[in-house]
Amino acid sequence: MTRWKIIFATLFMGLGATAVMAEVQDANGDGVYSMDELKVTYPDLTEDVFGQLDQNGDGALDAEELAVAEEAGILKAG
Ligand SMILES: [Ca+2]
Ligand SMILES: [Ca+2]
Repeated sequence: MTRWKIIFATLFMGLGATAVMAEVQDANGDGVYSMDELKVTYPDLTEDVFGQLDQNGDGALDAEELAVAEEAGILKAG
């Protein structure tokens, strides 16, 4: 039983992580997330917050910057 519990827990964690990553769509496929792409998932996102999240100032969030924002709870869907 214990081994199955571990397998199921691992599966559910994997599904959860996948769901989080899929929340924001890279609509134009350039590998980074623009303000417009983020607004689809986070309609309340402001330019100010976006500017703070864009740590290297290139005008878009890469996967790393997005992960930091989500882990910090700055970006929340809905
Ligand atoms: Ca993009
Ligand atoms: Ca950036």
